[in-house]
Parts: sequence; structure tokens; C-alpha cells
Amino acid sequence: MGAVVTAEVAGSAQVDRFDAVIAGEQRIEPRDWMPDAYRATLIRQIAQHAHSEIIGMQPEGAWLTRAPSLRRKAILLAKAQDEAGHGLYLYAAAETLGVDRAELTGKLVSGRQKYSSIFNYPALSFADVGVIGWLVDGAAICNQVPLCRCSYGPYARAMVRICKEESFHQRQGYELLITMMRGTGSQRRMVQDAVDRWWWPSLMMFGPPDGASPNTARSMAWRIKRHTNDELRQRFVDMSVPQARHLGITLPDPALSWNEERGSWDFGEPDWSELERVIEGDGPCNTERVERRRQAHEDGAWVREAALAYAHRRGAEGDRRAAGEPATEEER
Ligand code: BYC
Repeated sequence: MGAVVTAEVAGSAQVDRFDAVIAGEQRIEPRDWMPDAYRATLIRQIAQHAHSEIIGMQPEGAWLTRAPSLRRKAILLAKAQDEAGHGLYLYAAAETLGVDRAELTGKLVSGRQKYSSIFNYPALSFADVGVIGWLVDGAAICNQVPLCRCSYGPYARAMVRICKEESFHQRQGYELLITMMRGTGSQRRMVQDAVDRWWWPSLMMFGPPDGASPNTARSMAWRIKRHTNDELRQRFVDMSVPQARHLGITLPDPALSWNEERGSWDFGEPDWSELERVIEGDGPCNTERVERRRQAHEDGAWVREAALAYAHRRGAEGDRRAAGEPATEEER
């Protein structure tokens, strides 16, 4: 750990303190000194995470107007609103590191920052809403619960609240799938088809295999990440197999088999070239997702301008009151 940091400012008291905080499982806070690379890594990860929450509203959002009942529509609306909230907590956490939300949004819509590969796949039927809740939110929980122990305080605290909400998201998805599996043959086929399409992309959410993950070692040393990509992927598979059995669906991996010695499930190799392509912008929906986000940002310009004008007016009124002058037209 020390070696990573000390390369930057050898022997300084600031470095010693930073290293001690990390080693002592305490939290780095916004005003604390931190190495530039630690700050840059956090900005990269938190921004990508925030972008994923916001872009992540799109696949399911497509079903808001077509939900099969009022109950399902209310649930889906609440879930999409939660994702927007998660994005906001995360952008706020990123801002404590000295970056501006507008700048981060600019980088997303111009393709200079990433978001999770998973949201570049289409949601083709209402069963996809259930499978996104079960598998995508399930993978998110596996990945994000350890982030509640991240060494950077504002990120760790944001994750506590996010994880509580994500666990409801996962349960609503699973409950929807149980309901559909108890329904007609064609509903069961819809669920199986959705699982077939989302299983492998869900495994890819955890990132490249450890041997091809340039950031893991340093992020683990800094206790930003607490487990490697492969460890979390395994945890997710072990969690999902019994749930799939309970649902009565088949996971689309002929290599899945229980490994008595490891006490874990063996599973097949995801197509890593597909992950690379999707990350590079060549997934089924990349262009559409970013374009939609760019359009929404432009459409919202008048709201930002109005909010800013209102804040300036309130500020000017406050200044006049403080100076003992009439603040508004009515007061004059
Ligand atoms: N998609 O060295 P690695 C949600 C990039 S939100 C795209 O292993 P790291 C939800 C990676 O960024 C889900 N890019 O990186 C929302 C890096 O590129 P750069 C989002 C990926 O950071 C709404 C390069 O590949 N969750 O769940 O150590 C509704 C090499 O990777 C992906 C988070 O953001 C990917 N799948 O580990 C429902 C969680 N994988 O930046 C659900 C927080 C890798 O060097 N993030 N890349 O150019 C993390 O835990 C980590 O950043 C990752 C990657 C495990 C994702």
C-alpha cells in the first residue's frame, strides 16, 4: 500500500496519515489530503457509477407506459425514481472530490466517460423488467454491498442507502418472475427467453477477468474495491443458481456444475470480446442510450436556467434585506 502512495510524495506526514487511515479501516473525508491518483480513481468510478444509474433508467423506462397493471406501473415508476435518486447521491459524492456535475454529464454525452455495459442491451418484453430486477439489481447488490466499506467516506455513505433500495428492486423483480412462472406457458417462455438474453451480460457487469483488470490491484490496496471482479462474479453465480432452480428456469450455461471441493458453482467463460465491444460503444443500444441522455440534457436546459435565475434573485433579495433595504417590488 505504502509503495503506491509514497512514490508520489516520499516520506511526508500527509502520506503517513493517509496510509494510516487506510490501514486502520477509517475513512478519508473530502478535506483530507489524498494522493492525486486516489482522487482520480474515485472520480472515475463514482462518475461511471452515477452515469450507470441514470442511463439505467432507460431499458425499463421503455415499459412504463405498457405495464400490464396499475400495481406493476406504480412499482416500476418508483424503481425508476429510485435510480434517479441514486444518480444524484453519487454525483453529489463525486462533487466532494472537486468535480462539477455538469462537467461529468458533458463527459458522458460526449463519450469521454463510461457507464455500465449492461444498459446497452434492450428490454424486449415485460419479463425483462423482472429479469433486470432479479439479475441486474442482484449483480449490482453483490458488487455494491462491499462498497459500503469503501475507504472514501461520502461514497461509502451513499452506498448504504443505495443498497437498501437496490435490495427492494431485486425482490420486486423476483416476485414478478414468480408470478409469471405461475402463469401461462407463454409467460413462462417469456421469462426463459429474457433470462437467456440477460444472464451473460449480467456476469459481464463485474468487469473483465482479474488478469485483464488494470485497476483492481491498486483499488484494492486503497480499499476502494474490497473484492476482485472474479470473486464477486463467483459470489453472484452461487447466489443465483438456487434462485433459478426455485423459479423453475434454466440458466443458459451448459458448464454450470457444483464443485464439491470449492463449495461453489463452476461456470462457463463469458465472451470477453463482447464485453470489450460493448464498452467501446458497439453494443446493441449504445448510440440510442447516449443520444437519449444527450437529448434529455438539452431538453432540461430551461429548468437549469430557471433554477439558477431564481437562486440569483433570492440571493439578491437576501443581500438587500441584510442592508436594510426593501427586497422585493411589493416591499418597495
Ligand atoms: N461496463 O480495471 P477494471 C446498477 C471498464 S449501476 C463498462 O476492472 P474497475 C443499476 C472499467 O471502468 C451499475 N465498463 O475497472 C442501475 C475500466 O475502464 P477505465 C454500475 C466497464 O473500475 C440502474 C476498464 O473497463 N455499477 O447496478 O477496477 C438499475 C477495466 O476494468 C465494465 C458500478 O458502477 C462494465 N461492466 O472495476 C439497475 C459499481 N467493467 O475506467 C442497476 C461501481 C469494467 O479504466 N464500480 N469496465 O477506462 C465498480 O465496482 C468498478 O468500477 C467495476 C470495474 C467493477 C465496474
